[in-house]
Amino acid sequence: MPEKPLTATKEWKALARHYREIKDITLKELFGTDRDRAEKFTIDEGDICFDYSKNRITEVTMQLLRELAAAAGLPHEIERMFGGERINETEGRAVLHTALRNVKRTPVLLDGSDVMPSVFSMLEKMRSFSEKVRSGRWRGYTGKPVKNIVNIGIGGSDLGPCMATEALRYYSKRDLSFYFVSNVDDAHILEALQGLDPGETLFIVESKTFTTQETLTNAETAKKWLLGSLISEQAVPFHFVAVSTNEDAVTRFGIDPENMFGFWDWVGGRYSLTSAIGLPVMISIGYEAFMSLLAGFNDIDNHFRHAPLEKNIPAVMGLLGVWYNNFFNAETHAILPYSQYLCRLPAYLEQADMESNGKGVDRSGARVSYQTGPIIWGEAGTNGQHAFYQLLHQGTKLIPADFIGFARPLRSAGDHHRKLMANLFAQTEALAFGKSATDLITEGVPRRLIPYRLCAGNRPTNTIMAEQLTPHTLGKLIAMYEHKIFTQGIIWDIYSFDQWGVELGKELAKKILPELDPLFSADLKHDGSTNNLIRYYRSKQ
Ligand code: G6Q
Repeated sequence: MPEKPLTATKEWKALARHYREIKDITLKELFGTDRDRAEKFTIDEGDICFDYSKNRITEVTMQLLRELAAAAGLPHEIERMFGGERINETEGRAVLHTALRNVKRTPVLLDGSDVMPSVFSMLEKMRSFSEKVRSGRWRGYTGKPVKNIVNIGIGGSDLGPCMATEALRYYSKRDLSFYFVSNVDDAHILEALQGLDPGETLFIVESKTFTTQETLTNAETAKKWLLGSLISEQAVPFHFVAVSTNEDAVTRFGIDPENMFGFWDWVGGRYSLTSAIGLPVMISIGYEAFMSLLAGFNDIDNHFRHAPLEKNIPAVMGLLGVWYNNFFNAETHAILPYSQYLCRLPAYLEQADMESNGKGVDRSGARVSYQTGPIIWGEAGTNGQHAFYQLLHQGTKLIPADFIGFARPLRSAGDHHRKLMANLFAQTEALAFGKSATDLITEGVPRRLIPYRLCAGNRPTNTIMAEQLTPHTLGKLIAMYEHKIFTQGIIWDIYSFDQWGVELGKELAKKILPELDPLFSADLKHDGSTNNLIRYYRSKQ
């Protein structure tokens, strides 16, 4: 843990000075004066090509940022995480999601005992179950094979499997349909179940705690729906399995503990995709492809642990984020995958990043005096171009962005992919270099329109390319972001693995729930606004 507040360190002050020196230098100038810039600021890791040359940095910037990381003890903190130390201090837990994809099974010790045998025995259990479902050997209560898989979970127990199932749809078993129900809004579950045959439907209830209001409410509704048609309680174990750490609650719900897939308290919800929470993904793409997803994660885990900082993609991503967040005062960061399969990636990373680094207190419990986690948002390209890119190009805010693209498409219907990628490359070029008044005049644009048509450029982007979207590449991509988030959490000296901020709303919702009953007669003791809103709601029942 650092001895001085971050902003008082010599490394921070050096960056602040450096920022003043280079803040007005443009990307046009930086590229103009260095022919090797693109090569210098590109890192290749297997099939991933990470080009960060279109950032407002020089070699000095990167050197100073690395010094900041070193002063924050990043390499040491990485070892503490991989080594099973209880770095999730406020919950008293280790953070070992990297063990879940440790495909070579090298021992990972937690309190002196190796966690890998239990990781692999759970993978075997998932394998056996997913093969039964995929082959049609798993039968529902009336003897029909499964056609529909409805995942019920929320947050970390929804976003990961939902994002990855969509991302890897190309590799999926096409005669199975997947639905992800998370919201407690009746509409979510009712619309998902609309038209499904209960006899062909399997529910996977995913909840680490098995106490989450939304998930249990949806699971109870699913059970009622099933029993409404299959009548007997005995049908439940044929149509419900659970992924959880809470066997008692799973059993009370009526699920056979044999059909419960467990994981451990050292797996945080938003880092749980590679645990049994990934069960729907394994059912969709099969065991071998799931293992290849894990191997992709593992490649980046090893890269993050062993590559020197200057060649370390997640560390560089994290440092660039700090550069914009803390020195350029950028408030947000856009995730722009040029792949329809990755349409849920921005939502997934919103949680991964903002729940991890949206903290305002440092590891010693003091209020931070600097900005921490950025607002993460985004959309799949090219849709965003016809929507919010206007602001990226000409708005008053600086929005660093990650563009993600693939050299070859998985499916081809002509020249779509070439057009898609032409747009990606064009956007990063336009953002970086803009269009000057001179260019516009040469094109014959009337003078009065010049201010409106000018694009100043100098807007930073990273471009992440891979050959094709495969399970392996997806694993690498997600692990890059996980470790980027870790890097930033260490530099900002915050605890990235708890999420206490989400508790207050849950507590208040519990209190308000009975008050929404039109027959509730006791005095309301909230503020005037909340009291009025509750009364309005009741008056309309
Ligand atoms: C993730 C969070 C949170 C969690 C959900 C669901 O890191 O802890 O998003 O995953 O609240 O919790 P359960 O899995 O316990 O239902």
